[in-house]
Amino acid sequence: MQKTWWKEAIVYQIYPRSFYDSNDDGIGDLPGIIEKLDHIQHLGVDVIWLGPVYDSPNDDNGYDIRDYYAIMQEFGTMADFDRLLAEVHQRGMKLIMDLVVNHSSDEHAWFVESRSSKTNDKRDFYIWKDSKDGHPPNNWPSFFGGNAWKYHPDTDQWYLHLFTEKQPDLNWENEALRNEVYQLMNWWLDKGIDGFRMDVISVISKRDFDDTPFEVFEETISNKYANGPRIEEFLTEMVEKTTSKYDVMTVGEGPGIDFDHALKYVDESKQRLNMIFHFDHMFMDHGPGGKFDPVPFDFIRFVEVFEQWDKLVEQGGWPAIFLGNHDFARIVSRFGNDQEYHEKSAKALAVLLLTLRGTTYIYQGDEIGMTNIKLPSILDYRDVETLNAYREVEGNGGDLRKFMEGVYAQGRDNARTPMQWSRAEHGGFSKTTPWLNSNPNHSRINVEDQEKDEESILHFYKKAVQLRKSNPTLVYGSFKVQEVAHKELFLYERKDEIENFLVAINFSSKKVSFQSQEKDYHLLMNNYPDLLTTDKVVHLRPWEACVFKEHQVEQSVI
Ligand code: ISL
Ligand code: CA
Repeated sequence: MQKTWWKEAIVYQIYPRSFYDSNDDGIGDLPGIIEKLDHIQHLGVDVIWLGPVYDSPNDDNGYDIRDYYAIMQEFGTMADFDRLLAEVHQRGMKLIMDLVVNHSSDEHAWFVESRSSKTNDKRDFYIWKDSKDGHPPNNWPSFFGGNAWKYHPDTDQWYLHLFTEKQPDLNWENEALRNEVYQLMNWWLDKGIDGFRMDVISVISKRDFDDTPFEVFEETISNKYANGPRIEEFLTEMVEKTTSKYDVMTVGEGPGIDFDHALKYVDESKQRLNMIFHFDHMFMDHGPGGKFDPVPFDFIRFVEVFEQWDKLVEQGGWPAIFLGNHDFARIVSRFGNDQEYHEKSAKALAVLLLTLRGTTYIYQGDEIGMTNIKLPSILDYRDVETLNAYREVEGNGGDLRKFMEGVYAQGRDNARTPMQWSRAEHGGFSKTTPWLNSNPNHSRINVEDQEKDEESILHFYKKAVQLRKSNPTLVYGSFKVQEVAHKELFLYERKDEIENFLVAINFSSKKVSFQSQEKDYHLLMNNYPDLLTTDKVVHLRPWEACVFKEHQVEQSVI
């Protein structure tokens, strides 16, 4: 296994709309990010992943790009971007951009041309098909509700949109389109950015457009949308013509990728992507009715997912470790306990994130334990996925109350409420009412208070970051779950020739004990003021998480 900077990196994800509003129009912006760079730098992270800031009509908050060479007006100017990049570099950090090239906005000049006539030379930049007996070309569902085809009366054909109607899919079969993509990537790389996070890169190569036999949407994603026949070829070509010429990092986003497909993307010897985000742990609680119909969290399965994906390393790949992002619930609300054990469980999740093998991704706000939100009415929600799904349930006469419970648990706006900087109104994010309400718990959970409190979640994150950075074994060392399927305890070893760490995380609000037959170990870090042991038994209190450094140990769970 080769050692490189991006394997050692700790990445901090910014959702620009919700980070910091510098001009009080209620929307986060680039100058706002610059103002808050100290916060990120003090956390100790190495790389910033900046969510999309390109010009966009914002049907899906910037994931619908109108112009890949321009900055969204609400966020600032290209000069602001250049200043941001310079300031990030000056602080010794790097910056990667979101690259959204499975689709563009329907307002992109390419699409405007493409739809103008069947013979336009950009027609094939998108995917157009004839009606099938007066119906859409096939029955593929969109990620965001309804059929994935939209009829265009003027040219009497349908275009494919796996996401919203305003996000037509680009046709990667078209070489001229591919070259346009490589050109824009190189344009940004030449500016000096340090890499890309590639949105839904797993679905760019389309399969035959036959009907899908799958009822469960996740099965459609993995069997029909993702891992298409030309995916390896496209990635190889893309990397060859763009990122391979720079010292940058790449991480793909891969809905529909299971472990068996992963190497197509991240086999180091093939020089495609450095890492890929899989969703095995993020989709595992989706119920028969999808994400808004969740089933209980299965801890044993959760552990198995991390165990399985760690095997990528032996096979020549490298994992991307994350527990949440702008598309999912807040991690402390989803995997922890955001009530009684808010602080303890947020810290326990920090231990998990920062002691697994792989590159760590921290999503903004998780470093202070931001939580889910229950907004008063559906009118307060902004996410297109949530709103479309609501209309669908309403249209079908479904149970809206039950649906809203699903939204409270799983909706994407949970993770998109403004960053909580202080106790001030709107959490100090803006002086105006923000585009999405601030979580009222900013009076308790905010950066300013946590900065002053040595025992805070924020300080704990800083310590966990430093622990990882000062112990390469936590980056590269082998990962071994102890041989017990325990319902509440995540117990694993990180080890190399030099050092041996034991991590114990109590994933519950109960007490859990385990036996440690060690001769010599010491506690490096935990989220309680002391350690409870009797004889060789360690007693973990609710959500207690400990990192031990040891020599010659053996443990067994009791
Ligand atoms: O959030 C999801 C739906 O529940 C995910 O399936 C998500 O749509 C998928 O992971 C793709 O996400 C990415 O592309 C989308 C965009 O809306 C997301 O914000 C982005 O992360 C379309 O560009
Ligand atoms: Ca603003």
